[in-house]
Amino acid sequence: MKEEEEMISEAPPKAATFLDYPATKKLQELAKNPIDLTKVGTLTPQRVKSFRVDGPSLSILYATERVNGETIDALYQLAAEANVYDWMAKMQGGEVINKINGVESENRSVLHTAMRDFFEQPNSSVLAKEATRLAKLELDKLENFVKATPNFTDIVLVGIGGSDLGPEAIYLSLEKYQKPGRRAHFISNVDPDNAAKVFGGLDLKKTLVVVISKSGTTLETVTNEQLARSYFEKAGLDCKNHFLSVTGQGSPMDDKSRYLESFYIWDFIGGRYSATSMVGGVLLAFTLGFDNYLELLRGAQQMDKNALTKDPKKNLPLNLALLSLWNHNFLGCPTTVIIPYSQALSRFPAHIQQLDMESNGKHIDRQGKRVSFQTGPIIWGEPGTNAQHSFFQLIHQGTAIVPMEMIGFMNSQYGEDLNVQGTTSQQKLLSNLIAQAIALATGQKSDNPNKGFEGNRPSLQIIGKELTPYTMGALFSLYENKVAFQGFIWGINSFDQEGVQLGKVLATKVLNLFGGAKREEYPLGAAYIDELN
Ligand code: G6Q
Repeated sequence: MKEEEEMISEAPPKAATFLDYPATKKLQELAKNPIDLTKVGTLTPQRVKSFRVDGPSLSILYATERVNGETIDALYQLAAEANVYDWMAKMQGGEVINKINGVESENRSVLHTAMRDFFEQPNSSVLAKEATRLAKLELDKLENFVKATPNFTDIVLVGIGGSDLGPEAIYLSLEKYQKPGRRAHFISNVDPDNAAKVFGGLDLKKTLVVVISKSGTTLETVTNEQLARSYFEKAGLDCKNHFLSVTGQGSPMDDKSRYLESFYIWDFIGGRYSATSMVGGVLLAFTLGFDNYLELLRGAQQMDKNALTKDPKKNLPLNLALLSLWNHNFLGCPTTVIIPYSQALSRFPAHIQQLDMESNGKHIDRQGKRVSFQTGPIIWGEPGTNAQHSFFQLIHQGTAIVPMEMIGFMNSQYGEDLNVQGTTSQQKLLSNLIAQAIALATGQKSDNPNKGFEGNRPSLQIIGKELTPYTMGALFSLYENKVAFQGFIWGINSFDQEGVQLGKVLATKVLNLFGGAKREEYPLGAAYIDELN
């Protein structure tokens, strides 16, 4: 992949920064008087029908956002002025976009989409094709491995951050598709109790451990691998017959003598974008079956293709990006809450929290300059309806406006449901999603101020027929591409994570004190240790 170093992309924005785009100025004007959803006759059946975008296996309904036709036109104009279509093509085409001009930075392509570009004519770029060729080699290796290991029942994933959150979110969302007798477990935190609990309940003879670390050096993962190995050694088992690795070529974990099988990822896949690569692939193919893993990739690939669509009315990730940006930059809402009306998506908000906040939590633009506008919002969330009985009070009647992204499906996964008092549980779930969206938007007047709902609390609904491997792939890609589009519009680099480095360096210094280093080497750390003792 040497050529990628030479393909430095030129910054395409026509204006210097986000604040300079004419569309930004227009949107600032429109934001002074956004549509009033509480006004009788605003949120009509016709509005519900026409304020929607349809894409592969998912649709977005946005009648309950504070937008009208003029806002949408201006948002589409913003997308065009920020050249997002070119940026998306450059990203999927393998150009070097992970880069800050004028300062030392990463200097890489961003090619997670190439990990799932197997099913149709791969896109034309040589680099993207090469990435897909490499990914296909790993995919074939994985298919053979899964066929050759019928005797194992359990797999333990050891990894953290991007090497854990995405795979776990997908696995939990698709447990319905689990092969009989196959289960997955996760050890991420460097908390010995996490490992003790997982290994305490397993038949180690039938257990695989997949250690995932792109760098091969992450403290938590290296420690947990040693801990995991000690359980097998104590049981008199040879770790070489049970341990797998997913890592970068040449990393300390790229050592065939220690693993039953090793799989590769590459620099051009960011950790938080890696779930569809071997990072998620090994565990998902083992537990759900290889075909279901392929279905996940198919869904993601179709949404990637949709993200390349230059017709904004048909581009689902772009619409999600723009609606969220409207709430954040123009209506001034600092957070976004993600509420899946699906228990299977219980870890999806945590994955999106990392994906979005690690990608767009940046204060420097692509030219290395401090930005003077808000970049990524704070992302949080929990499944509905549970969340309704918890923090929805603040969302309905608090002083902060919290835009909501709801996710729901027409059918349940298992198809096992009961009619209680005339309706099924799935109908109850969906009724709540719909009712909340309307209640947040329209509010309720009351003579008693304590019972009044001001309304105009924006939300959108991401709706699919059923949560399948294909739909889950599409949902993952929808958000990955949403985050990328927002980064393109703000002119920031969404694909590095310098912000996590300082804490890591200081943690090592404190750890050295625990390990016997002199207190003079880090007096502030030593003072804290004294206080803890
Ligand atoms: C993700 C981040 C981060 C990373 C973990 C694990 O984009 O870079 O969450 O995934 O720190 O890193 P390793 O895979 O190198 O162990």
